[in-house]
Amino acid sequence: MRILLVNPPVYDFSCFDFWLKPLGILYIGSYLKNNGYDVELFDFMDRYSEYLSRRLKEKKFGTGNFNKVKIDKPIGMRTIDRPYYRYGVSREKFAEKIKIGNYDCIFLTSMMTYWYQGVQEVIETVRKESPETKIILGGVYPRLLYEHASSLNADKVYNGDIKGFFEFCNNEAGIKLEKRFGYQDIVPLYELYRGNKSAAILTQLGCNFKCTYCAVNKLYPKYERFSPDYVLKQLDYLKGIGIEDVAFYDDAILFEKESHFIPLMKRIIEKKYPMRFHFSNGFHSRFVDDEVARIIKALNTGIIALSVETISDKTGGKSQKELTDRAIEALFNAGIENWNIYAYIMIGMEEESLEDVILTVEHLRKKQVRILINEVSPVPHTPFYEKNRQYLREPLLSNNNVYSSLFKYDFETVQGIKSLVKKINRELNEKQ
Ligand code: B12
Ligand code: SF4
Repeated sequence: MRILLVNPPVYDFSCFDFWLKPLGILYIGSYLKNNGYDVELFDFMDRYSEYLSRRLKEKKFGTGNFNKVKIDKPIGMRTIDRPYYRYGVSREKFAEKIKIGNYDCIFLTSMMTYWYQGVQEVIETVRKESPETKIILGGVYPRLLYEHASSLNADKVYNGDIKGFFEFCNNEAGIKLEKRFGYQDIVPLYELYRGNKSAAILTQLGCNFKCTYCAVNKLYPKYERFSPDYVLKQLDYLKGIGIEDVAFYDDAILFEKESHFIPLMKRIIEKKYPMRFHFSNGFHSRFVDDEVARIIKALNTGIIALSVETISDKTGGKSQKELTDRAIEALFNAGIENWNIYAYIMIGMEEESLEDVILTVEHLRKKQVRILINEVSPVPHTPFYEKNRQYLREPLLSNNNVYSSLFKYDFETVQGIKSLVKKINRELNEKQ
């Protein structure tokens, strides 16, 4: 049986390669390969893809811009005065591959629910060029919007993760699997790429917090850690295939750090890996103390993202401002350069006022770290989504570039904040 794993193109206002890797489908590929199947990968979002007509420029730490083409904005978004793009390898290159490939089955992954246009495009292309090929759709999008995903004409839609994959394949999808695996039995199959130098990995699943705008508790109801041995097995494998940059995709890597992050990272440091490590998914500021900072410094770390969200006291409890200041100070004291620290701030949260946002931005400007704006995205299965359901009849409208501009503030206000942040980050660049 010939199987093609596919990571679809992205349709969005913006998309930057901050080590965006389709980790889910690489696990699925490994599962299938270890069951004796031949698997290939077509990743529309691979910046080193042989199907791109030009070489894309490399930015710091293996990040960079994707290939993009400007397209019409979907209805409902026309008032957002920004161009809309299709990112990734062209549809034509994929059509050629499918026509000659004679694949029995496509395993199609997906990420953001509001990126479903890319999924739709892949399904349409396969139906047209290779009508006999079976399409199985999985990933975050069907896990959060199963009914919508089921309307896109795939043959089978899967809304689980690795844990129910054995039953799904044998009982529903008609793919015979002999061996059952858990996350820690296999490594994501990065060897399917050619020329790729970066990877993303996990050291745990889920999160013990319950933020009202986040669906992680729905996706991973149980917080679970991987063993240090398994994490090192992944890193040994990545080193062996020449990976240079590794990003951690964990939701809560610092949770109970004394029994997870600290001992795990100490073992990674001992192994003296040649790779650079990036914490792009946002550390909880409250857990960043001197010990964590020293470990990050010893680890050959590139980017450290810090979830600041806001310095406002409205969240209750201990002041976010104090926690943020303590975290930044600890990182500085450990000798980490300020331009490698990215402080994530949120725009669009329920209780937040414009004043809170400006205060947070100005505070971080004084601290001399880079600021990254996280516009809130109403994610299905969250209380925040339920409250805003009336605006979200079309999944595209939950795009993070939309909510705060259309439903919380207005486009000009949000653009104003973005311009201010751009200016601050530029000032920091000039000092670098
Ligand atoms: C890493 C990550 C990112 C990365 C990028 C990831 C990528 N490749 O694109 C970064 C940090 C850049 C990012 C950014 C954002 N993210 Co994010 N991110 C995640 C995170 C933490 C992990 C995703 C992941 O790789 N998981 C691990 C893999 C193994 O799981 P998986 O992909 O689900 O795969 C499993 C199954 O789905 C299944 N499977 C997968 N594919 C297939 C295919 C088939 C055929 C089958 C059968 C099965 C199958 O098996 C796999 C193995 O178990 C998730 C939360 C989470 N824990 O899932 C949020 C999440 C996806 N992000 C989310 C959000 C909101 C955002 C932001 C909008 C945040 C913001 N406000 O700025 C931005 C937007 C980025 C943009 N527009 O460019 C939301 C989803 C939003 C939505 N509407 O869909 C999530 C769910 C978190 C949340 N807040 O609830 N994110
Ligand atoms: S936003 Fe972060 S801390 Fe909050 S529930 Fe989601 S993963 Fe956990």
